[in-house]
Amino acid sequence: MSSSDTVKIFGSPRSRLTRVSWMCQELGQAYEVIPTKPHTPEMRAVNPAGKGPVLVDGDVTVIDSAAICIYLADKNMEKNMSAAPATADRAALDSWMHFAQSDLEAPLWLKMKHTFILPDEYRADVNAVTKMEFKNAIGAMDVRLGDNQYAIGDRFTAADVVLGHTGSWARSAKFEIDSDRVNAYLDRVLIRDALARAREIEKDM
Ligand SMILES: N[C@@H](CCC(=O)N[C@@H](CS)C(=O)NCC(=O)O)C(=O)O
Repeated sequence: MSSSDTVKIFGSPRSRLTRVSWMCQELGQAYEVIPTKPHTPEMRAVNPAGKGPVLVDGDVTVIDSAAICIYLADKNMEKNMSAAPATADRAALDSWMHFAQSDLEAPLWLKMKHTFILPDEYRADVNAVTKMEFKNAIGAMDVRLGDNQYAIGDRFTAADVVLGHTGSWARSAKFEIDSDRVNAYLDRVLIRDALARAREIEKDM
C-alpha cells in the first residue's frame, strides 16, 4: 500500500464531505476537495454507488464518511483521535460511529430524501416516524454521553466529528434536540476552529 501526503476528497462540498475535511483540519492532514456531483461518471469511478464522500490516498480508496474518518484517525494515530484495536476505547469509538449513522443520522436522511431528493412518486409523509426515531436516538445519546466531555471520554476523537456534524445537520433541519446534555455537547464540539476552517474552504465551492 502506498499513501500520499495530500489526500483527495471527492463529493459535494457542504455535505457529509465536511466530516472528512473537518477531520483533516483537526489532524493537520493535507487535503484537496474535488467537487464531484453524485452519480456522475467521475463519482462512479471512485464509488460504484455514485455517492460521496470518497477519499483517495495514493492507491487506497475509502468509501463512506464514517469509515474515512476512522481511516484518517488511524493513519495519524499520534494525533490521538482514534484508539488501538481491541481496546475498550476502540470498541466505544466504533460503536459511536455506527450509532451516528444508523440511529442519529437515519431519520434526518429519511426526512431529507422524502422532502428534496426522491422523485415525487416515491415521496411519503415521514414526519411522524422520523421525529419519533430521532427523539429516541437523542434519548439514548443523552444516557450514553453521561458526564463525558466527548463521546469516548475527555478527548476529542473521530466519533465527535461524525456525531457533531450530524447534530449540526439536525439543528439546521429543525429537528428538536430535547436534551440539555446533548445540546451542551454539540455546542462544545461545533465551536472548534478546525470545523470553521473546513467550512470556510467549502463555502464558495
Ligand atoms: N453513508 C454514506 C452516505 C453517502 C451519501 O448518501 N452521500 C450523499 C451526499 S452527502 C450522496 O451522494 N447522495 C446521493 C444519493 O443518495 O443518490 C456516507 O456517510 O458517506
